[in-house]
Amino acid sequence: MIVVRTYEGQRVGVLGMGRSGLAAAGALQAGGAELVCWDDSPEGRTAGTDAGFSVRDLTREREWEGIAALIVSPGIPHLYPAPHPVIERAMMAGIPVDNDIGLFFREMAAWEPGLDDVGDGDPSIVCVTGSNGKSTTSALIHHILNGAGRDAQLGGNIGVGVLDLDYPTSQDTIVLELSSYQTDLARNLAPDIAVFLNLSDDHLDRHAGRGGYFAAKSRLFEAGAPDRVVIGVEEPEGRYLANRLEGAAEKIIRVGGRDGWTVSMKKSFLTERQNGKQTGSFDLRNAPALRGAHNGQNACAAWAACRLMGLGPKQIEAGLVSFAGLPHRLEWIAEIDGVTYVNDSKATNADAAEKALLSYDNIHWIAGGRPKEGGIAPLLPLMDRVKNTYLIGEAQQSFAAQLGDIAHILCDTLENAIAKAAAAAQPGDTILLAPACASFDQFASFEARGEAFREVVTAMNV
Ligand code: UMA
Ligand code: ADP
Repeated sequence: MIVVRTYEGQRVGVLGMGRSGLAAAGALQAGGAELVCWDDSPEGRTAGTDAGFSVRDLTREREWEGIAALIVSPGIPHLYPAPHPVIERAMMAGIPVDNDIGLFFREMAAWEPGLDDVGDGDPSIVCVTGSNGKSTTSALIHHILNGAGRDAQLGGNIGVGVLDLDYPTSQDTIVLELSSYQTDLARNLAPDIAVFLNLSDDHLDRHAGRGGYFAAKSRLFEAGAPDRVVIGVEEPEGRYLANRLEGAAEKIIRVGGRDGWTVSMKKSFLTERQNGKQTGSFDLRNAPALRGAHNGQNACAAWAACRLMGLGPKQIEAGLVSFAGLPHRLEWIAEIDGVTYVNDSKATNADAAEKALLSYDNIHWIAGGRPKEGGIAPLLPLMDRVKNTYLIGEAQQSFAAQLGDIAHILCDTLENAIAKAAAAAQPGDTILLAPACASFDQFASFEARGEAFREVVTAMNV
């Protein structure tokens, strides 16, 4: 745990008792803060009480006496579509609102070596943001660093609350995956290296549209002022951001760019160039867990970040080859009677599902859940790769309407969809769960949905 000492002796509100809230409360309490914790759900309140925190109703005026700051969880809206009433109250009262990421950087600004820390300098902090590929890229950077003998820790949006990490030594590199919710609200941001992968529509309700979403991500670069940056320049936003950072950051590597220092994909080859001169090249067909053009982008970004940390091409190549991939991202589950089963439950929006569809042919596509704005309209041009679509969850009627005459079957549940797809699939086909939807209509999380897929398929395979 990273103990947060900067609120010692002060009263701090913590809103949300999920992964980030519990970690933040633990870190603050260990650092001597007096806590007032709250969660709107009874389960969250029980989690807080069970963890030994004082849970009190922050919607009531009397609990606010002397509160110095309010720490909120990323899933709780502070502005759009409407501010949570507790956050609204803090803002009305002029009480600073922050999150665990802000606390982390605040603490790192006061970082001191432990007694047995013999290194010089201070820990390096690498932050990765973007719409898709954050987890893969963060985990890949972490994996490459560890393989190269560096001490690295991985946390943030990837599932380990940042304050649950170990207090870093001077030799440590902390790799943080950051969502727009996290960068939007953090009062302190100070990455040494920051990576912007890409931008596509997601979470638009929380940011009042694409401009707000991009602005939230840009804070990592504008407020964070890293001196080394990696920017994916496939979209205008990336090109704009890289341009803004010209002269402000010491080193810029453009992923997918042509000028300056670049790392780009051509066919299966990743190539690094510095002012036109090739300085590294690697055939990604040697990296089995990095299948698909989208993973090419992730590999390029991880390569670039590691180069900015002083690693040589050979060290990075070794990490790309040995990377095992992450669960629920184009995860190979089984081959049964010549049919491949792939779990891409993490494809929670159309853009991510598009990448999954582009990675296979002869697909039996399982899609649906709680739909996002626009549904699957952008995916219709890819339907020649898909033999049939098996629709589940809340989205099934609206997706069926979008598919129109294109083959599809309403299946309601994931289990039913797998059974129907398995019955229809021929050897050489792929059954792909890439829902293009959130999971919350039928599952607790995208992880639970992916586990359910794995369980059903594994049971078929015995
Ligand atoms: N809650 C309220 N009131 C509300 C909404 C929620 O009290 O109005 C409470 C819930 O009852 C629950 C708690 O808040 O007890 C949940 O908080 P949370 O939704 O912020 O989730 P955490 O468990 O703290 O997990 C968060 C991230 N979740 C979100 O951003 C939604 C996790 O990212 C992250 O791994 C974790 O912190 C540790 O840093 C997950 C995610 O889905 C993977 N991220 C989104 C994405 O990737 O698209 C951004
Ligand atoms: P994030 O953490 O940003 O959600 P992940 O690495 O978990 O990203 O990947 C989520 C899904 O997005 C994957 O299942 C894959 O289908 C898709 N994806 C991964 N990398 C990219 C990328 N660079 N561009 C577009 N889509 C991607």
